[in-house]
Order: sequence, then structure tokens, then C-alpha cells
Amino acid sequence: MTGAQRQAVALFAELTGHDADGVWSAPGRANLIGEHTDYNEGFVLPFAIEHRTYAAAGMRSDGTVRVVSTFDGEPFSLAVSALAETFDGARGRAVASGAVPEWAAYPLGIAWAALAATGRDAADVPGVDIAFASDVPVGAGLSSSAAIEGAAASALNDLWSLDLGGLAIAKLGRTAENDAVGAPTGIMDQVSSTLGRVDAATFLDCRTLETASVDLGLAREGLALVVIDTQVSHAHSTGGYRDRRASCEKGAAGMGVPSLRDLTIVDLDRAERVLDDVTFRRVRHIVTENQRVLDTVETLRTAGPRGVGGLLVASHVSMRDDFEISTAELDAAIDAALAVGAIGARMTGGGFGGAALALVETGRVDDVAEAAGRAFAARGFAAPHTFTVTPSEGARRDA
Ligand code: GAF
Repeated sequence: MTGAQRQAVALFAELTGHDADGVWSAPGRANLIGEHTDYNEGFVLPFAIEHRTYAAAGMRSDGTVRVVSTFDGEPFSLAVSALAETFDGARGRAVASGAVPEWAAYPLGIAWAALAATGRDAADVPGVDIAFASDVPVGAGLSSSAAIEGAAASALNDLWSLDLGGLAIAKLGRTAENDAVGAPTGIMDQVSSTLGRVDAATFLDCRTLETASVDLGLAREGLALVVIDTQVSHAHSTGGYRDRRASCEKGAAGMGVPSLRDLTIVDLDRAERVLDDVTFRRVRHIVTENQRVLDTVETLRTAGPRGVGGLLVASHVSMRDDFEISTAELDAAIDAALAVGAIGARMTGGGFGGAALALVETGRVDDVAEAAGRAFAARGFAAPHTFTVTPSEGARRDA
């Protein structure tokens, strides 16, 4: 049992005075490539990491959902019958008004979305207590939010006998995030967290929602994936993420297509003529990034992980120069990793802070950590937190 699992079990017992009916967990994720393409109905290639959020949960007889976590001291309760009035059409208002604490809107949003998606009546399901603990770093761009959503959804799937598969659970996560919390994200993180596999990435077509597991072969090749967490926290419910999504919608409208997925490289000449410069560069990132995801999948299958370094670096350059979501810290982390021989490196996740991901020889992991530390110190940035991540299993029942 990991420390976080033990904490969730102990917190549940402290809250209720009895043992949980079970423990469920879901992982955070890192994205190998394919950034901001998910809400443009494009392609992504994320993988689940070993850092997980655990949900110790049990039924209660009074029709209340009560959630508690090690990341917020106060338990929060809502009647199952009040979920619809709290979240229907709310688009984040329950959080913005202070009616529901932000962290609690993730699991409560899952409960609300689960009832809506399965057509269950509030009166048909028992109340539940859920205690959460996590070792997924928060604000690092490793999707602690998908981890709490996946853990909550997996617990409710069993306790409420919903019989939902991995993709349906992922969709609950997106609904909770978009409509209950109010963050306008895509579905990449939730699919990665629910369908992750050991030593593999999940290729997802965000239009059809078809998935394929892509072998990474890292152990076989003597390679490691290193996260350099810049310690610059980000949030997706506000600011830059929302602006980028709006730019993409503007670009699609300007090009007369339903979504940027409908454009390919050959359309970029026309895009440059008809769109303003900023919108064109946003569009160019999405169109070229979709192609890089497809090329990465092909390269992994035919040549193995050593072949993808150039694609990872090209992805970062596109995010830095065209999509403009990188930061000085992320750029420094990537330059430092490449300077000591990383095969490839790029920022991972939504950007504006968070983490960089580097693909390196196993024997070079410490060099990357030291180089990043030196580069940050030289620029006066707070020290980064550098650690390896291993592509891991998705959401599951642990006990
Ligand atoms: C965040 C979002 F939650 C994802 O949906 C995705 O858009 C990502 O940023 C950028 O690729 O993690």
C-alpha cells in the first residue's frame, strides 16, 4: 500500500468511524506529444504516470455525498438530490459563487455527471462518503484534476452499480471539469487517466474517441522520461488556456471549417492569407502538432523511442513561438536537458507554467536534474523539482 492509499484509508476511518467499502485510484498523466489539440478534435499521445489519487469510499444511508481530502481540511457535503440544482447549466457558477469549494466540485461534479449520463434518479442511489489522498503534484501540469475525477468516478461506478467502461468514465470527468468546475478543457487527461497501460502511451483521436495503446519500449531501450516541474503553478479555468481555445475557434471560423481538425498542412498557405497573424500562428501550431502526433506514433511503431526526439523538440518550438504558452522557466528546462544529451524535450500539459518532459538515456537522468538546477539558479528562478515518471496503469480498484 502506498503512502497516499494509507492516508485515504485512515482519513475515511477518521471521518466515519468505520472502514471503507473499498479503495479506488486513478493516475495523473504526462503528455508525450499533442498539446491543445484535444479540444480541436485532433490527436494526442499521453501516458498515465505512477502518481495516483486514492479514493477510500463507502455507502451511507441518508442520501448525502460527503467528500473529504488531505488537500483541504474541511469535509463538504451535498444531498444527492441537490446535485442537479447545484450543477445543471452552472458552467462553474457553483464554484465561482463560493457555494462549492473548487476541489470538491471535481468529485461532486462526477456524482452529478454520473446520474445525468446514466439517467439514474437521485432517489435510486445511496449516499456515499469518499476520502481522497494523492501523490500527484498539484499545479504541475500532470493533471491532478483527472486523477481525482477518475478515482471518484471509479468508486461511484462500483458503489452505484453504474457499469460504465473506461471511456464513459473519462467522459464523466470532462463533464465535471467543464460544467461543474468551469475549466474549458478537452478530454485528453481523463482518457489517459482511465485507459493508461504500463510502458505504453494512449493514442487518442479526439474526434472519434478511438484509442490505441502504443508501446513505448523505454525499459527495453534503456531510456527514461524525466519531469522537470518548474514550480510555476498554472490553472486552466482562467486566462491563457481559455484565450487559446477562443483563438482556435476563431481560426476554424475564419477558415470555414467546424474545427481545426479539418485542416492539414496544405491548408496553411490559405490560412496565412485569410487570418490575422496571431490567429494564423495559433492555427499553425494545432495543424502541425496533429501531424507530429501521427508521425510520433508511426516512428514509435517502426523505429522505437529513440526516433522521436526531433518531433518532441519541434513540438516545443511550436508551443513557444506559435502558440505562445511556454514560459522562461520551461524554455530553460528544455534547453538544459538538451544541452546534456536528452534525446528530446518539450513542455507538457496546458502551459503557462507546469512541467517539462525530457526523454533521456537512463544513465543521464541525474545529469538532467543537475543541469536544470544550475540553469534555474543562474537565472534566479526557484529550484525545479526533477523526477522520473513511468508509464503506468490507469484507473482501478485497489482494495
Ligand atoms: C490541459 C487540459 F486539461 C487538456 O484537455 C489539454 O487541452 C491540455 O491542457 C493541453 O494539451 O491539460
